[in-house]
Amino acid sequence: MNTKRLALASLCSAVLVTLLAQPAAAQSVSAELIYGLNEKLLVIAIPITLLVEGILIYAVLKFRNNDEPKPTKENRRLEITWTLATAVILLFVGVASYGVMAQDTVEFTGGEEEIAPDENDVLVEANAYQWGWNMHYPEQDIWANGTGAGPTVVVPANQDVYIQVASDDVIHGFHVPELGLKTDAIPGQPNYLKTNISETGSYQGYCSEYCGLAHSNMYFTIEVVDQAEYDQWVAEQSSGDA
Ligand SMILES: [Cu+2]
Repeated sequence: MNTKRLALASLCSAVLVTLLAQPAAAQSVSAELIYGLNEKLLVIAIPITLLVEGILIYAVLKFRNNDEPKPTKENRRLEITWTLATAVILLFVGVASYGVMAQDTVEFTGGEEEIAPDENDVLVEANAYQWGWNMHYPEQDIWANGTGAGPTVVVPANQDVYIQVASDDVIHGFHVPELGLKTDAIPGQPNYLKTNISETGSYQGYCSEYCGLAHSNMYFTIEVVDQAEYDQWVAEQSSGDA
């Protein structure tokens, strides 16, 4: 009896810990989508875990002294039920995940004009090389300046930001964990990210695909400022070039 109670108590605390361990508020549309998906999948995973572990613990306790076990009989109804249930669950997981992936990644088929349809949207080209990043704003022809830890990309908050990620040599990875942004940087085949960042601040990005000797030096920073500050920064960069 005590063992049963202990098992139940551990299961309950596991569920509690999972429910309490809420992620911090999402800083971008992309991060929000990923956290939302994670929560939906947890809602499915927790009851399944409870059910499976419950049956396991029950069977272990109930039949622990069974010296003459009977063979399992075929039960067609039960088999059909669990096959269907699994199919429904997998379908839900697939559809929910696809919804997030389809929104997070942008397909561009209509040429570059369509990449930044809104006047205030920002387009940044992130080109990886061994070993660093060239960050370019094609619309304003600005190159992001480097500091000790790679280039700093300045973008406005609450605006759609499009990032075209590519590579000059081998495969790299563009990754900003806090903003939920990640995609491969592949030579000759650009990938696009679209996001909208709600919180101003400084976000660390790095290369997430092992690409050689100085892979670990491939840092960059995404600096999110308000619109006025961004406009001023663009004006400064442009006048500096002239
Ligand atoms: Cu790299």
